[in-house]
Amino acid sequence: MAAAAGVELRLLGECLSPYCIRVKQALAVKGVAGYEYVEEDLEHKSELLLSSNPVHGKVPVLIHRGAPVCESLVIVQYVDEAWAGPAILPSDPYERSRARFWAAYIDDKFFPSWEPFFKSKTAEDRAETFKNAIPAVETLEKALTECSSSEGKPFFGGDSIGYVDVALGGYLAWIKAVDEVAGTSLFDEAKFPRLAAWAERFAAADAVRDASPAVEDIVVFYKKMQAAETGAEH
Ligand SMILES: N[C@@H](CCC(=O)N[C@@H](CS)C(=O)NCC(=O)O)C(=O)O
Repeated sequence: MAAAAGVELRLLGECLSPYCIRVKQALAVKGVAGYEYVEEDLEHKSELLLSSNPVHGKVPVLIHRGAPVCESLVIVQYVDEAWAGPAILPSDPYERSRARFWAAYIDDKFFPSWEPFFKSKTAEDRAETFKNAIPAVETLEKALTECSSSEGKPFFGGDSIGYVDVALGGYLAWIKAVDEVAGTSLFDEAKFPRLAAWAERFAAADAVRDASPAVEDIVVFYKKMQAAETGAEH
């Protein structure tokens, strides 16, 4: 692996990682193109990944002029500050703090409540996980109302895709894939009309469409994960 120095901008990632997806989405929103994308094999991490993120050894890592930036939400903030282009975080300090609060909620509360789907072995496991994830989804439905204001703007970021949108948007293709395989509807239109509409809008938005993987690719991967968990042949 070549040394990072000398390459203006490089993203170390894994194509289906929700954290890498959100960074790609942020780069796309910001209009940052022409970076070098390096797909990591997480079973055999490169020296560049281990030396760039020695604390966690995880993707994504953004390497800008040889300097590594780690942790997806930190990277999104860095991208917003380092490049001109549409703002990802709000300019008002209080609104910015609310956006950071909700992004942290998505990673610290919402995702852990739904993540057990990946390791679920039975229909009962999945039903239990689904039930446990619903309170966090209810909270997100209310957060969308708060962030996008009572005027019902289309995104958490208001009229355009912002910080909370990419925080949740990185998980969206995964949510759709799990829904497809498990027969669930996490952002159910009847129960969570605003989140359901947000999910459709976000997935269709020109700015991020090419930065998100195909749901079908995740379906294939998720089915393999499930088969490995249950010991089934695949
Ligand atoms: N909090 C981190 C999470 C990143 C993360 O969990 N990355 C996974 C891929 S989805 C990874 O690199 N796993 C490798 C490992 O745990 O060794 C972030 O937001 O960047």
